[in-house]
Amino acid sequence: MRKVIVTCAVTGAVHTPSMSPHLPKTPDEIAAAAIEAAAAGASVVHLHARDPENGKPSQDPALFRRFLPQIAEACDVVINITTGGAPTMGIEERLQPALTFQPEIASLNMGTMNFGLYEMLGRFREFRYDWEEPYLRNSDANIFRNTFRDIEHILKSCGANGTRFEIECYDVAHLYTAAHFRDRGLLEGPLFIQTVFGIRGGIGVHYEDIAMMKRTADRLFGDDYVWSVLGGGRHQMPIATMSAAMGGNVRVGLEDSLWGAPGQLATSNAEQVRRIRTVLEALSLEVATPDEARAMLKLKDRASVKVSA
Ligand code: KMH
Ligand code: ZN
Repeated sequence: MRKVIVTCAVTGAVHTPSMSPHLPKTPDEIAAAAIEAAAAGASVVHLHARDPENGKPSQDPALFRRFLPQIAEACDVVINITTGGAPTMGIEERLQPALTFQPEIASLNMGTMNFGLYEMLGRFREFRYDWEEPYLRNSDANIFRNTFRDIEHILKSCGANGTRFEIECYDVAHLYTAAHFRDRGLLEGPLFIQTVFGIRGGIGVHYEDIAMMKRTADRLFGDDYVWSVLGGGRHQMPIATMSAAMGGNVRVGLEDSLWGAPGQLATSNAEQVRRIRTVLEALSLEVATPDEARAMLKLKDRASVKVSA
């Protein structure tokens, strides 16, 4: 049976705390969410931090230091640290946790883009913390900066620590940018290509969008890539299901969608992992263990991650 890598992105920077009481905010909540997701079958956890006082996205390594050792001690899940942080942050700030802890995987966003979060203001109107409403509203004027120089800097600095990359591609052009860095010798196969569907500013969620991203990646990377998908919001499960059936790997988690069912908040990250696991098993697919994911992605040993740095 084919093994499928399940990544769980447990908190992220897309949603704000008032949208769901289940969104992890504190280091303990993030650790518990990651550990539960791993117990439910996640092969990889994709990690961001938040200020425990108000849930605001933060790249302060001191916050990561409060949950990474707990996760590493509890389970052998693959550790993936964001370099995207939040679209409001500068590149050096975004890079600090991955440079400090030298994870097996760091995320790497393959292009500068608009990253519109403001439409969520139509669905969520009451906010507990001052920063939430302007964070969403001002996303219509914000630029999520990932220049060629930024990407090169992340590749060289994290790459020197043996970290490999979750290459986040929000549109077809980003696949070409990944191929460009592969051609320059800065990215080595197998590339872990995370195609992202349904972010405002990126490609949509139509099945032809998914087919086109896969077709283009197949042409550019041949056998030398591992394809994964994530769908934003309510499209999360349908898109994961579609791409699993097409040979892909999947990402779930509250970073990407708060939902468990229509109109119903997911009560945990593990709930989404269990749901996609049910789908995978119904398709006669098997969830990859963390070690199987390490082998598929040619990752370094977990022991070399500096979780207490
Ligand atoms: N929030 C996702 C759409 C990152 O952390 O580098 C993209 C993401 C970015 O995961
Ligand atoms: Zn992320």
